Amino acid sequence: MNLNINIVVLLVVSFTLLTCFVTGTLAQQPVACPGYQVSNLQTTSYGYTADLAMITAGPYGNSVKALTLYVVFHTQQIIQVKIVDAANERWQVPFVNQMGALPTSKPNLIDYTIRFAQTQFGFSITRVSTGEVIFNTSPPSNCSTNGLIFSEYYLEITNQFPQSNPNIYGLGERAAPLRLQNNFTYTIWNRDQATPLNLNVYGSHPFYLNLNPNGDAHGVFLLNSNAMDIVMQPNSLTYKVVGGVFDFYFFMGPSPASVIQQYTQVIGTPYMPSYWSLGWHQCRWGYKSVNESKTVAENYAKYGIPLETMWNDIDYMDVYQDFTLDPVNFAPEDMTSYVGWLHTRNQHYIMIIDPGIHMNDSYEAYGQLLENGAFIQQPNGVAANGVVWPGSTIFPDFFNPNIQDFWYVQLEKFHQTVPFDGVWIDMNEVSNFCSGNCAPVSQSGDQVGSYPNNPPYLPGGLPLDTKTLDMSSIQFGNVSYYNSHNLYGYTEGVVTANSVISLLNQRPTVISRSTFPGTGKHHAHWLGDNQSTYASMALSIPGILNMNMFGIGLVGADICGLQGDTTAQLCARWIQLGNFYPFSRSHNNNDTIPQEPYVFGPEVINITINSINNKYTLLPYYYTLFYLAHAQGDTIVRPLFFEYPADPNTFALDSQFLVGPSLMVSPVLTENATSVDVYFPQDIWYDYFNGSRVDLSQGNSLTLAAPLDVINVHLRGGAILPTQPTADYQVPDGGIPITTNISRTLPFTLIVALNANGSASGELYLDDGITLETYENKKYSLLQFNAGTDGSSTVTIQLTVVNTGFDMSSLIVDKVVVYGVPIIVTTVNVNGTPYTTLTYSSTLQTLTIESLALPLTSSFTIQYSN
Ligand code: MIG
Repeated sequence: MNLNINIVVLLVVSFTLLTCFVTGTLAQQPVACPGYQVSNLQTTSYGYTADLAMITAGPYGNSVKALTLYVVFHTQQIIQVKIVDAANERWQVPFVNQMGALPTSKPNLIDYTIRFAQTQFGFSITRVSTGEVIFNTSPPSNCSTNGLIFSEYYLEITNQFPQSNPNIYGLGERAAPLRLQNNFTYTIWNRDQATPLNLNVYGSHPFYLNLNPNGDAHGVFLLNSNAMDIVMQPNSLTYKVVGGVFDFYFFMGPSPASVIQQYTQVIGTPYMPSYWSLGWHQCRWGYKSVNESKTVAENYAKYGIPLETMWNDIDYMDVYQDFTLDPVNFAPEDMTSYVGWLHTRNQHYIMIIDPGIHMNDSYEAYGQLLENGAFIQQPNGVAANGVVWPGSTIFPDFFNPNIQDFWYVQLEKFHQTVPFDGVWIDMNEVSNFCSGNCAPVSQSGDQVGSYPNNPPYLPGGLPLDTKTLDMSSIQFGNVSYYNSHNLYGYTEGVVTANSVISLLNQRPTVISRSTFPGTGKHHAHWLGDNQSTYASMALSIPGILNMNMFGIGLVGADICGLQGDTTAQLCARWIQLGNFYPFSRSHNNNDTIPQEPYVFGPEVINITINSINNKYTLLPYYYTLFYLAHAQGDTIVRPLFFEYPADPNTFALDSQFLVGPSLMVSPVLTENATSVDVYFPQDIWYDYFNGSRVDLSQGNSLTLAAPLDVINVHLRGGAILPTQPTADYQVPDGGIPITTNISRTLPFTLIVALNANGSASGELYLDDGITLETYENKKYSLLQFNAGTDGSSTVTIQLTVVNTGFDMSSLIVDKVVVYGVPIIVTTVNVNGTPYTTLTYSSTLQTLTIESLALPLTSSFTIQYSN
């Protein structure tokens, strides 16, 4: 009943706005700029439809004369605006959209209005609760930007900002500062290049988050896989896209975190990773034999450094052919016993797979792919080709339903010899050493300047087939590679993850270089080829933050740097920082000095052990964040402005970041520094390691000591962190160093960081760390922690068991450490009984209660009086 009434009111409001155009945001202009005229606006069960008729053509030929506009009210905070060719089907992105078919009704409540300008078509979206204009496409009177342009190979639309120089984030993938420049053209097109500043690299994410200085945020997602430039100017943002349709989703927020929650309703929330994939990974290109690989793992043990996973790069293959082994250096029986040996130590193994299949008649996978038929084709039906590591290759077509079978069979057969635990997928932009069909006999008939490699408008200024496949190539369903290029890595990742699921019946651990919106629902990502420099290390922070905004939770950069020689100092700093990435892997190029932590001697070894202990100690917190990401679209790592959106000092801050809502990491990012400048948003902050409160009486920017063995980490008042400290874990004689398999069984320490009201809260999610869909099937346990006063001087810390689907009977809370306790405490009550195994530090104002042995399975109460 209510629903109907609300809809009626809504339509009246919207229709009024439509018929008597509001001046200001949507002032009517004389018909001068290229654009369309709107007519036949219809209200539908889900929103509106309308017709758009061209009035002035755009500059690149073949303008579409008649368009259809769809407006879909999805949820209170999500509205979709889609513009398509009225008569002809055009390319639309498959797979990604999780919103399903058109809704049959409108949401009960909505926080947006959409208005249309009629004679010179434009639309604007306003967030009702704040009155802020989120998007406005009506061109200004001088036509300094165009109206809508919609032609065969060129689409253009401009958003006029209500305020100049807005704070814009996203538009990836690229190595760039967190806050984007207001005068720059951002190209979006998958390309294998070693992270040059600001340029388009491996993945494509046409999503931005806009943060108003007052702290309100909104998001805009263009669901389109074609090459595009996004031209940022102080007062506008112009999309210049070479194909597909305009399919926009607008997210009203208004908090930055809620924008990402809303975005992930459309593209899918991050998948729940295997617990072990959060451990420490060692990789390099240039482990030249199985023995060399095994020696690395042995050295780790020798120096007492935790190691979760060993990786091999393309070195293991026979002449770089996928699913094969170098018969001499990586002999099958040696590999079987090596990986088996890792498994006996609770360690894991991951190897690289490239998409290109070598055109070699004596190579089994090549014959099978030809037979299977699921390869990308040239228009004449011959396999599209390129040149990659093995030489001439053809490329699996991950759009083709038959590819799942081929890919699974290859992996399954390889797994019989090499029982890998995860797959690393590289070169999937697709990367090609030359451009187009360049395998020994070139079959490219394209002329320079012609579609499809050189459409009339060329985003990024380089032919689209540069270092990739010819754009005239065809994928299953007669899809032009011109349209599907940006989806290659994403679809390969989905097929690979599905194969690993079939093979292992476990959560897949698949790390992909190329990504697209929706990647994070299926697999993980690393940031690609960085450099062993401080600048590259610094850029890893906005890199991981952006990916989390793009719905990819499990992400990290190559620790110690890929290209060029690292140094002991850089590597130490990077290991400290990298153990706060969600995904922590050291990786190195083939032509550089070794950078396993132990090669740098005792000081770096100690720093490494401490850093990995930091990560493993915090894994219950990280894992709980992954649950929140999976369940509701939260980020694992996030910029400071996510938690302090009205603090302008956070808007461009990317030398620090937050893990979850409460843990702030402030690494050293410059050479030879022994201190670090840290910005503290207005709040109560404690040194995470010792619990001392940060004194902000002289201001919020402090210079803190940061000798080589120190990374500054702070905990925000109000948080209760569940941790499993690993530093004191004793490796049994002849035993192996700690892995996550052990760390997750250790006693818990709760760190209770009180806020100004003397309260704090936190939660803990637990499951077996590997079974599929534990969250969906309620095979998890969830605990809630609270601390606070009832107004008296008594502080109560409580555990409440919320869900018990996972067996916690062997787990205990052994220690509770309270930060911010101003008065000496001598006695506490545990479940009503006086308890005296405690230490109070008056210097640090911390209270440590030990040897508690409280089972996680039952609620408990700890009280102390100030
Ligand atoms: O052409 O497999 O980004 O991590 O070590 C280079 C060799 C191919 C690029 C990956 C990098 C990997 C390397 N690969």
